[in-house]
Amino acid sequence: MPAKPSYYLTTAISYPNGVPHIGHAYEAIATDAIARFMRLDGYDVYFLTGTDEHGQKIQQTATKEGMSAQDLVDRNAQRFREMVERMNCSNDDFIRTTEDRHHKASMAIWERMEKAGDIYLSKYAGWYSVRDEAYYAENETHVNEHKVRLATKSGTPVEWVEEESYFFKLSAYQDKLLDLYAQHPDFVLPKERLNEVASFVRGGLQDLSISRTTFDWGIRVPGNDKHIMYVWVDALTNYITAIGFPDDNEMFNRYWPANLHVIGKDIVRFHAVYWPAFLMSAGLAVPHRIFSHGFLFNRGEKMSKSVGNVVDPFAMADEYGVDQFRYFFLREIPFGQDGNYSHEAIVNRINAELANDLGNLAQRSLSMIGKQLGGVLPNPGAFSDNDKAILASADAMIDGAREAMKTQQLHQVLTQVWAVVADANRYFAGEAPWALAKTDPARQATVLYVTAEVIRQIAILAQPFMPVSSGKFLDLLGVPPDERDFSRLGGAHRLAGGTMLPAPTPVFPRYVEPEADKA
Ligand code: ME8
Repeated sequence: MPAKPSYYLTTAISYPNGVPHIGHAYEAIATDAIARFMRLDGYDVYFLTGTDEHGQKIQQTATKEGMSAQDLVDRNAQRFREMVERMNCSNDDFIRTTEDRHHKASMAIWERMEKAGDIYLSKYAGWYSVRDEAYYAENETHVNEHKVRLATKSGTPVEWVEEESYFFKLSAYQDKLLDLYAQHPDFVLPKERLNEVASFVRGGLQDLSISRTTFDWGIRVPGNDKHIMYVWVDALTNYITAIGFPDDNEMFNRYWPANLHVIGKDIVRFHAVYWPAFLMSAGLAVPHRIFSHGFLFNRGEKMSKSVGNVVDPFAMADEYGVDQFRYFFLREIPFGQDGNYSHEAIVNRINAELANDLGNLAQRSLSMIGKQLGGVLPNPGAFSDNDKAILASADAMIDGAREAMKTQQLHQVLTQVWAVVADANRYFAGEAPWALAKTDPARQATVLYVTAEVIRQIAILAQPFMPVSSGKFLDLLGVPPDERDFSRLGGAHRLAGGTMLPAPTPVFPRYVEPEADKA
């Protein structure tokens, strides 16, 4: 058998200066859905996530909390690890940038860039935002009404930094980066994000300060203990540390270059400008794609501690269920755009699309098989035009899903699958199999078989989004665990009639408001 093609994808690594919020959970579940999709579609997937533990922001938070930076990141990294587990993410590794393997990889990439002649010692004088861990040119800042200078794009305060610093010759990469964008117009998606980055690069690149001397929470610069690496040099390197750089060539060659870095729109510049430039300098291939997702807003408002609307993803998973939570965010928000959420919107989708449209359809058809056909999946008779039409819609889902996934359009996969859920409900209502028990049992058997077969394909395709619930549907249909991958979709692997099915139990309960419950 030919080896499976590899597919390496990552989330951003989160700053553990606080606990995970809903934006972190959103990025994790979206990336997980892509990882699961590609695995089910026959790829050798490696999925990485983790925490970005160095830098001034972490050190300042630790000082404020009266603890060491190490204790702070140990405590919070644990919470991030628990969050990805709670969200049922299938990551293969969880990297922490304070690990030895990562120090080693960061020094190795530094040495390569130095050998390439791209690093020199000089002096930095300019603006720095600790919250963004980013340098800004003067024209990217403004002074607000309280006479505080802010980074215009992010609105975070900047401070004046003046110190000896190593520089990376980013200016030498302007043309190479523009060539990269021109030759690979899908290098950054959505396209608007690539356009922004390209226009930033066309505007001219300054060399980048890549070391600091005024604090010490970071990775030491090889050969000069006074300096620690700028946190973004070390952070971006995590993507190659985790696949064995610089020692494990076999693993590195198997997975590098990454197929996909999933990140938020605030950190596109680091991934689409600095990261490819560092890699080119180090003589390493650049990733295939950076996908920038949008930001989440709670009822249209930005999350902020002072507004008091920072939502805890653990509490949300408890409230709605993990699969329901994953479904809502991946269906509601066109992937790549900003999105809004509210309790009402979540409950609507859970009750209408999960409990009603899919859950009830499965429960009604499987109960009929249970009660009227002794729990045995019937063999179908000849298919009518209606049967053929709904089966054809189900068989076509995988092609549409693959097409949408070429550009990570997760919401389109779900939209297409739920269009078939709606068709299946119309089919079921139109054929009225409950009325056929007495009049035409053979026809009833065929309708129930067709419905079960359509649900089988829906459940297989829903697995990346709702792994546990989809698995339950497949259990109820008697589909063995090794027959649930995407090679089983389409018309060639229909359900086998004659199988004894387990007694059906509801998979998606309706969400009931706690008050209404008590009344
Ligand atoms: O940026 N909605 O870490 P981070 C959606 N350590 N996504 C959001 C969000 C929101 N409201 N807020 C943040 C860092 N994110 C760096 C990354 S990668 C080598 C280093 C996203 O903890 C954000 O865009 O601030 C980023 O992709 C991720 O969460 C981690 O953010």
